Amino acid sequence: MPQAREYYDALIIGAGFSGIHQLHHLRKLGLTAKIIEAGSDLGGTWYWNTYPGARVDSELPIYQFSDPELWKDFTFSEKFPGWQEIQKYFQYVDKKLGIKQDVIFNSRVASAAWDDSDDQWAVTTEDGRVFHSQFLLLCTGIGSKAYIPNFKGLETFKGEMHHTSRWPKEYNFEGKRVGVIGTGATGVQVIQTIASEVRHLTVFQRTPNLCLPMRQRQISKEEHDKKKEDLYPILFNRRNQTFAGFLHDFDAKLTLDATPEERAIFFEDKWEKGGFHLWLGTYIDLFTDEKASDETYAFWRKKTLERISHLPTELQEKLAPVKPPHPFGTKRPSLEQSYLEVYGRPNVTLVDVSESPIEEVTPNGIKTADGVEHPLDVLVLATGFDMVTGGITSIDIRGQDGIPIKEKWNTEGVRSYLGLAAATYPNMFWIYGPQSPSSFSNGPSSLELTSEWILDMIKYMKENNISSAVPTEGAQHAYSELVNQLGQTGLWFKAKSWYLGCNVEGKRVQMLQFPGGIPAYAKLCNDSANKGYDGFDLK
Ligand code: N01
Repeated sequence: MPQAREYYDALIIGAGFSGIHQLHHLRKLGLTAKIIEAGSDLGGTWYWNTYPGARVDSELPIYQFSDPELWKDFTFSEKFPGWQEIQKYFQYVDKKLGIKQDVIFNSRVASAAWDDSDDQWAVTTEDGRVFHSQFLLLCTGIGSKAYIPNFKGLETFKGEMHHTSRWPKEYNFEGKRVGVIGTGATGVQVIQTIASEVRHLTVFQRTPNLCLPMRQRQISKEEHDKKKEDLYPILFNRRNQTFAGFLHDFDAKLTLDATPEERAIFFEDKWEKGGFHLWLGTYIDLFTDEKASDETYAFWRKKTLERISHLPTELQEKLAPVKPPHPFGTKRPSLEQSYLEVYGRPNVTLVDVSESPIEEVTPNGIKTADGVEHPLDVLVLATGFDMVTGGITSIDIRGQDGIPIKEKWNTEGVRSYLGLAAATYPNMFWIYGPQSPSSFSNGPSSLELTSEWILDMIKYMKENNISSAVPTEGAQHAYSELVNQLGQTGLWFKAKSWYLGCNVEGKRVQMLQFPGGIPAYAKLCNDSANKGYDGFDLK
């Protein structure tokens, strides 16, 4: 007997912050919806990234849902919570909202195809289940597809090997020689956490991380409670008014308009505050004027050298070189707690692979171009992700013309309308993805903004009997050009960063996120909505 078609008004891919937000509010609109999730629990990035030391770089209270029903009864214990506590938060959210009952776990979506004849998506999972829906919501996050460089001999390594986003539940590094490739946000966290546990740690660094002090601290329930009633609503509102959805914002002054004394006081204040204050809370021209960036770098280097003045000069130069490796902040700085001190430990070696690249992975370790073989029992790949686009392009998504989105983006570059939809892919929206503020912003701030906008549009469609909506080629072209132009006005292209796709071999280099800040982005979205969703073909 033929099986009944499994149909929902909306299918959501991914059970992280964005997917949960969509599901909860779609149900409130009276729509049927399911999340399809590759993992076996909620959390998205926080389900997968359980490597030692994984914690968020956005401070409380803004790294959570803004719904008072959710924040009123949950208390995080640290200013920058770790993955264990964030996982608990997701369980709490589930208890409050009953999310899991509408999640299909352990199912990875392989493909999605649009059918113009019935205005529906057919979504197929890797294990062959087929679902149909009117709407398709891609909530795949910016870092869901791990990236492992094509190191010669990688498969020959005889020890344990882990990419940080596929961390084993059980591990024990005691007495082991561990190598970490990568000093991005992930590498910094792993390195500072495991250095004291392992027999020897070899860090393979290609670019120094211009990391900033986290200034972590415990926050008591009483402290939270005092702020919740009066302050939290104001703080959550403030998230939509700043460039990056944080509580701090750029200072309107230009770096060189400040006197050296003013600058010294200003920078010192940002440094003492910690977190991203010296990055996304500094003078407004950090990303547009190289001299401003040099001034910021000089301050960063002075403060960093104070911490590592006891190390050999050559090592100091590798961690905080005289010449900036890139304009300050054009690669994402990490927040660290004890990262720099690690290099003073007798069991830690830094190998500069910008000087001597990794030539091959051998059965016993890593051989660098200078002929040295570094013996290892464990290899940690903190080599990042096919950022921003990888979650979407790893699904075979075909729209009205049958062309996979991956193929289109490879040949034409990433193109979208408002960083949430693409021409020829009707009723498909993504959240916290390409050409939205995504990785230039605090996750929950920008994903709630986009998610709410999409929900409003779906509501509008339902109320007006519109069965499909697709961006016009013209609107997509104009928006994508704007993103590209804004990207060119900054210093971004002076760095080889994942913001531009430079980290993945063969990936097209372009500005992958909207670099104009959340308020400007929100205005573009609202302008379209206020004109009856201008830029979309509605039918
Ligand atoms: O990845 P990355 P990540 N040989 O791409 C190195 C978010 N996140 O996982 O800089 C040698 O930044 C590469 O070197 P280089 C956050 O948005 C957030 O660390 O390209 N080295 C780099 O050092 C973050 O930015 C949090 O020269 C090679 C590293 O691998 C994003 O995810 C925590 C190499 C990759 O760094 C990605 O961070 C973690 C090669 N062939 C992640 N190839 C928090 O909120 C690559 N590398 C705390």
